[in-house]
Amino acid sequence: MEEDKKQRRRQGHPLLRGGGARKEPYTHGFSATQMMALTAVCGVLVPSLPPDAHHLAADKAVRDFFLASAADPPVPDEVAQLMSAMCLREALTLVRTVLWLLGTRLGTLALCGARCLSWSSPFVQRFAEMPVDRREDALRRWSRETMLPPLRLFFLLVKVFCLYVFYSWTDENSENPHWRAIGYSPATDEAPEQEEQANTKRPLDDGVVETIHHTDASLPIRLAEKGLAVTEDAARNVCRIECDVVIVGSGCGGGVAAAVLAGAGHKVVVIEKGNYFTARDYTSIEGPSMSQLYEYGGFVSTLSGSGLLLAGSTVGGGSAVNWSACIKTPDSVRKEWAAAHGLPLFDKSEYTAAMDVVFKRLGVTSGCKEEGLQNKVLRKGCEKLGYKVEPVARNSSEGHYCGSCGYGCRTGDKRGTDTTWLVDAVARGAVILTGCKAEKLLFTDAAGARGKRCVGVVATSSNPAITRKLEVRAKVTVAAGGSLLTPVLLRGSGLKNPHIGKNLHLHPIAMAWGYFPPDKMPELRGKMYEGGIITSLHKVEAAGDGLPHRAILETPLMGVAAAGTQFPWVSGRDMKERMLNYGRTVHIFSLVRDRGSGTVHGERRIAYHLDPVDRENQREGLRRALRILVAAGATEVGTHRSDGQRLSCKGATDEEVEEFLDGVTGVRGPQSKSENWSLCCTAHQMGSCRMGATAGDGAVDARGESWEAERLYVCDGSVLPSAVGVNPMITIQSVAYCLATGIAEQLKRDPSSGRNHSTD
Ligand SMILES: Cc1cc2nc3c(=O)[nH]c(=O)nc-3n(C[C@H](O)[C@H](O)[C@H](O)COP(=O)(O)OP(=O)(O)OC[C@H]3O[C@@H](n4cnc5c(N)ncnc54)[C@H](O)[C@@H]3O)c2cc1C
Ligand SMILES: *[C@@H]1O[C@H](CO)[C@@H](O)[C@H](O)[C@H]1NC(C)=O
Ligand SMILES: *[C@@H]1O[C@H](CO)[C@@H](O)[C@H](O)[C@H]1NC(C)=O
Ligand SMILES: CC(=O)N[C@H]1CO[C@H](CO)[C@@H](O)[C@@H]1O
Repeated sequence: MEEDKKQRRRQGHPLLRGGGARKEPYTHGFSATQMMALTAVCGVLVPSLPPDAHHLAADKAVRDFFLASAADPPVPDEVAQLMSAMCLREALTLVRTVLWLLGTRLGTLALCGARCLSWSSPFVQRFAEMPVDRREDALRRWSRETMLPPLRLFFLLVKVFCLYVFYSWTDENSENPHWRAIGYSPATDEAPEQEEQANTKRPLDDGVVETIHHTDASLPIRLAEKGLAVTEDAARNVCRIECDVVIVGSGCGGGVAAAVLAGAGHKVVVIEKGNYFTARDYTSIEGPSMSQLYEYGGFVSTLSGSGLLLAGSTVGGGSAVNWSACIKTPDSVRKEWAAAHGLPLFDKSEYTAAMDVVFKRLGVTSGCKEEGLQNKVLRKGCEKLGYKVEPVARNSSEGHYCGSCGYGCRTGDKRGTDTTWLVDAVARGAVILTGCKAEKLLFTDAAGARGKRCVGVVATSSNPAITRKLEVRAKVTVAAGGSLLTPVLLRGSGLKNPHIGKNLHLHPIAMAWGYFPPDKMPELRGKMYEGGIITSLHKVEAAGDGLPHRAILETPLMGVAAAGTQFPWVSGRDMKERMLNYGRTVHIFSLVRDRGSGTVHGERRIAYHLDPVDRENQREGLRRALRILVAAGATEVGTHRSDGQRLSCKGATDEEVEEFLDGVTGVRGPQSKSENWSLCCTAHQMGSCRMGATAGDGAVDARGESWEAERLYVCDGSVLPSAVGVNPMITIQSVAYCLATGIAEQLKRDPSSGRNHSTD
């Protein structure tokens, strides 16, 4: 049985399997002194502990878990390696500088004060020489540090990466040594048809060209086979491809645009920088799945370090990893966008019809046979308190009980654009170039009002065997790289409209948790990470009638490593205890429709500050989430605030609960002046190239066309005028559907030259 399980786990795409021991030498460039200090920090974050009396009785796995330390190899080197790959330059400099200081006596004295003094010569210890309890004390101080914000940021960075590696690292059998103790077993034997699937064609095989498998010589041949006109310019080292429409990005927006435009008879090329994976490739293993399927492996943060931004980066984009909540654009939001933003589209029946088409194509179902633990808790708590709970429609089947969709759905049941819209596009001759990143848009001068015309895009493959630049020439270019990257492409190509990159909305969230001991409540069976991710939601109503809700409450997918990075760290022992409870710790998050916004300054250069009104709404949602957890029977509840804010509910009086709730705050980032802080995680990015009725109001017009260059369209979440307030995928796809339909009509009216501006 055990053998059998391992066999299965080894399946899936090699890139999505666990690593095992590293074969190549580390290239992180940390010095021996820095590594010594880093190891000493890791050994405090996850220390080796003698098991407590009540854990002594527990099984061996738990005892081993308590004894294990993050100072043990290969964790520190893996941490350094991951940091050097993922951290922003200035963050890495900070980490290396602090580690360097901790490697010296003077530096340790400056950063740890009296804690590093000892009675024996040489009286001042280096960080690595200090006893564990004093090191722990120093770390706790840094985490609360308000005078020297960089120290807090250092603490945050090392904590996040150390815990991530400790809980996500896997051996050659794709097993992590601590998962047994925690009781975490990612679904591995759920895809029975894997063997059969291995020999069958993948849904996009007819149209996908995976540049990772090609060379300069083979790529043009393959492209020509797909019906594209390809010419090579050896002198400029360019491979030139001709088509009708080129689309950058294969996510929610790009996928829909590809289907609509290919369906209208145009030759479409989609450029996607991620790779192509299908159900049979997915492994549910958190570490490699994050690194392959997410933008920067899930480590995109805001410049201040206060927000962690999740975005998909694979064929299907966010839709391949999304949590399957399908929610239509609320009527109030549609009215607001039509009236206040002067965008009549949102009020039209055409938009309503588009949402229906999207629902139909995704096969959205609202029924759910059995909810997972987290949604059961949300429902139970709401019912007890007399709050309304709404079922959330999903595009998967009613019996779909799989909590790992966020790492790619292994059952193939969930429908992202990679199994829906892109399949339609490929059936109509579209070509999808993967592992290929669009770098710059190509323009020529034009006679129309905009003075400029977009004629295609230059892209490069991530495969070093392909040295040629790919010049994709098209009648129409569609940017659909998502809200974090579309503005970077536009700005990097010389466009100047001031709205490009502005108005970035994030739906910032705050987390509440409640612990439910196993075997206590038979109606609340299961583990937190099992079952449909979002099947119920609760809207936190405003005090007055007719006012929009203040926040919505939903439940997240949180892998064991993500939990390690998100849980507050107040001591090594406390963290281990929290992790042991992971499987029965239910999370509910409060999400706000943010009226505040941020700015995309460049790739991974994102600024965002939570608006005070948004923070107040977030706090209201957080308090409501905690009430729901208490009502559902949690024995302990808390938030993710850095001080480890928590309340034991056993025997707590109503007054005690109220007092606790009074102390709950909205999210303040690690750079705030407050001693207590939290991280803000978001998976919804919108608005960074918003539509506007005039060039003074937005980066693109009401049909998605750039104000500066004709035949350049934006078709993704970045065109939304503001935040939607609910999960945005359906809105993004519906908008993309309408915009792409408009582009197809333009092309039909004037096939040779796109639109005729004199008749505008
Ligand atoms: C973990 C997670 C869970 C989510 N759950 C839900 C949910 O349950 N319900 C819901 O409604 N929404 C959900 N969302 C949000 C939703 O998935 C996104 O809002 C949506 O995918 C955004 O669509 P988009 O078209 O703007 O961009 P994306 O879908 O992000 O697509 C952009 C694509 O473009 C590619 N790209 C970018 N730049 C370039 C370039 N220069 N060259 C080539 N390719 C490029 C990227 O790799 C990416 O694949 C979730 C998001 C995440 C990350
Ligand atoms: C997100 O996933 C759901 C089901 O898991 C799917 O129905 C939906 O189509 C996906 N979203 C998009 C935009 O593809
Ligand atoms: C910060 O946390 C500490 C410890 O829980 C608490 O006593 C204090 O009141 C908190 N401060 C603020 C501003 O919330
Ligand atoms: C209503 C609907 O079309 N539901 C579909 C959801 O998806 C499953 C499979 O993924 C289909 O079997 C259902 O018909």
